Amino acid sequence: MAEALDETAKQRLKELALELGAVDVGIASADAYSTPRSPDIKKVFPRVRSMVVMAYRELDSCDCDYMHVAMNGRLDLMSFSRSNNYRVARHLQGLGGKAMTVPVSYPLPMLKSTAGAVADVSTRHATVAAGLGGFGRNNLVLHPELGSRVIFTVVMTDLEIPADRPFDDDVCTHCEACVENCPSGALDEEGKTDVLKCLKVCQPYGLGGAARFLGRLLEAGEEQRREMLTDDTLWKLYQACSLAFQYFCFNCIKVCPA
Ligand code: B12
Repeated sequence: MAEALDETAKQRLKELALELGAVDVGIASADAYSTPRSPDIKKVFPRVRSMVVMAYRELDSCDCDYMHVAMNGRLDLMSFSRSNNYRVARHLQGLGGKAMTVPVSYPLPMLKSTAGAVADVSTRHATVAAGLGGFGRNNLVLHPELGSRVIFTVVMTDLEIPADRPFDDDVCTHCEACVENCPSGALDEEGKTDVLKCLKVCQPYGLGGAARFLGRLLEAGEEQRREMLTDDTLWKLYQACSLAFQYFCFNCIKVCPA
C-alpha cells in the first residue's frame, strides 16, 4: 500500500509545481473525478488515489491571426508543461508513490465510435474535482484568475494526498460571445461541443482533412492527380501530420471576457 502524504508534503508538492511555472495547482481525490463519457479511471490506473492538476497561462499568441504563430504558442506551452509533468511525477515517485502523466492533448484513442475525441482521462473533469475552475458556456474550464486562457495538465498517483474542495462557483459571464464567434457553430447546443463541426474549422488539415484529400485523389483523373500532389493542400496536411495536429482556431479562448 502506498503512503499518504501529510499537509506539509502536500504544500511542498504544490510549491514545486508553482516554482516550475504553473499558475495554480490543485489536488483531486480519484473518487471525486466523475466523467460520464471517459473510461473508468481505475481501469486506466487501478491503484490511483489522487490527481495533481496544474493550470498554465496561455501566451498571447492565441490572439494572433497568423495561425502558425498562434499554434507555436500552444506548442511552447505543451512542451513546457509536459516536462513539468515529468518532474512532478518524479517527485511523487521520490516520495514512494507510483505516478503516471496524462497526455496534454495527444495521443488519445483514435476510435470511430468516439470520433477520436474522448481521451483516456478527462483533464477538465479532473480540474473541476481539484477545485481549479468550472465549466463555462464555451465548454472550457474557466479558472478564476486566468479565465479561458489556460491549459491544464494532470499527474495521477497512488499516493493519498489531502484533496482540495471541488470547484462549485461560476466564473462564466454567460455573455454568449463564444457561441456567437464560433465559426463552425459547434457551441450552439449548451453543454455540448459538436466535435465534428469544431474539428472541421479548428483542425482543417487533421484526419478529416486528410480523408477528404485522399477521397478526391482517388476519384481524380491522372492529370488532376499529378496537380494534387504538388498542391499546397498536401504540404499543409504534411505539416499538420508531422506536428501531430495543428489548430487553426482559438476563438472560444480569445473572445472570452472572463
Ligand atoms: C479530444 C479533445 C478535443 C476534441 C473534442 C472535445 C471534447 N468533446 O471534449 C476537439 C478537437 C473538438 C477539441 C477542441 C478544443 N480543445 Co480540446 N481536448 C481534447 C482532449 C484531448 C480530450 C477531451 C475529452 O476526453 N473529453 C472528455 C469527454 C468525454 O468530454 P465530454 O463528456 O464530452 O465533456 C463535455 C461535457 O462535460 C461538457 N460540459 C459542459 N458544461 C458542463 C458542466 C458540467 C458541470 C459538466 C460536468 C460538464 C460540462 O463539456 C464537454 C464538451 O462537450 C482534452 C485533454 C484531456 N485529456 O482531457 C483537450 C482539452 C479539453 N482541449 C482543450 C482546448 C484548449 C481545446 C480548444 C480550445 C482547441 C484550441 N484551439 O486550443 C478547442 C475547444 C473546443 C470547445 N470549446 O469545446 C483544453 C481545454 C482547457 C480548458 N481551459 O478547459 C484541454 C483540457 C487540453 C488541456 N490539456 O488543457 N478538444
